[in-house]
Amino acid sequence: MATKNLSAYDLNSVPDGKDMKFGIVVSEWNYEITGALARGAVETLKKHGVKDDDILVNHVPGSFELTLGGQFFAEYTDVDSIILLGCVIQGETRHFDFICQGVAKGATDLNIKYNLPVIFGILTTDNQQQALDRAGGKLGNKGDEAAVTAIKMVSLQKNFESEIQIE
Ligand code: DLZ
Repeated sequence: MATKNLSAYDLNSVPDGKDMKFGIVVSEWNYEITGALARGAVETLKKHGVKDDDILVNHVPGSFELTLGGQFFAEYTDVDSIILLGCVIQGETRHFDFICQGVAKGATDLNIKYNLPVIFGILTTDNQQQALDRAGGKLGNKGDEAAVTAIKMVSLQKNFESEIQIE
């Protein structure tokens, strides 16, 4: 099966991010990976016009805490979108399954609870190499993909909101 390069996208398909504000939550577990995801996300947001001051970054201990970190952004800031960045690598126990299920459900719930794009930028891999390949390696950077997704979703939401105001 061919795997998509996570950093490959049509530049023209991405709206201008100059009036958008983003919160990024980064997990400290596997920081070699998640730090690279964060650098990719920040660079991609800036590439599409988002101002430095409109990119807020906070860290949480592990991927399981990403949901609450995201909720803090939703409750206490005026960001347009929240990007959750983490990396869960399969180990010998079932911890992997519980963390992945927890954060996937948590991220989904935040989207609905706050009517806000909360982006799932979390690698869930069998091993470290698969993660490195997707954190700036041969398969691109999931942080780039998450940033592009966030900009597109904010733009979509703003379009809906402006249409509602016209009627
Ligand atoms: C405990 C744990 C384990 C075993 N593996 C990972 C991992 O691969 N990636 C990750 O982001 N976090 C891991 N954690 C930490 C949990 O996410 C969480 O921080 C702890 O269970 C405390 O709630």
